[in-house]
Amino acid sequence: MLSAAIVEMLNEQINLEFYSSNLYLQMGAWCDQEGLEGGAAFLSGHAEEERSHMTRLWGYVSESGGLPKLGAIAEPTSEFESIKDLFDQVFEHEVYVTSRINALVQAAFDEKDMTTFNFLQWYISEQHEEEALFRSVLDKIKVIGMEGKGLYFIDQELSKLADQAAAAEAEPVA
Ligand code: OFO
Repeated sequence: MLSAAIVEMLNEQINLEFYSSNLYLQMGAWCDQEGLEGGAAFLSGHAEEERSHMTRLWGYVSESGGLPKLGAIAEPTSEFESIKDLFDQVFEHEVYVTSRINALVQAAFDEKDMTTFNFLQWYISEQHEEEALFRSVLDKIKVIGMEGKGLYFIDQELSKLADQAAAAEAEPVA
C-alpha cells in the first residue's frame, strides 16, 4: 500500500520521464533539421527509452493500488546554439532527473516503504548509466571539435551509439 505522499511523488516522476521523452524527441527533430541524422536517430531512440521509464513507473503505481496520473507536461526547448549546447542541456537535465530519483528514494526510505525503495533501485542504476552515457557524448564532442568535418564525425559517433542502443534493446532478456 502506497502512501498518498509517495503516490504524488511517483506521479511527479511519471511526468518528468514523459517530459524527458518529449525533450529528446524534440532535440532529435532539431538534429534532423541540421542534417545530423545520427543525432536524430540517437535522440529519438532515447525518447522511446524515456517513455519506457515512464510506463515502468505507471505500472508500479497501478499494481500497488495507487492511481497513476498525468499532469500538464511542459513544452520542451526546441532551439539550440549547437550540438554541444544541446548535449550540455541533456546532461544538465539528467543530473536534475537523478536528483529527483534520489529525493524519491529518500522519501521511500524515510517512510519505511521498502517495496518502493526496492523498486527504485533500478532507476538509481539507470541514472548512473545515463549520466555516464551523456558525459561520454560531451567528451567525444570536445575531442573531435565542431570545426571543419568535426560535425560529420560527431554525427557518425551518435549514429554508432544509436545502433548500439537499438541492438541492446533487441537482445532477449535472460
Ligand atoms: Fe529516465 O532517464 Fe533520462 O531522464
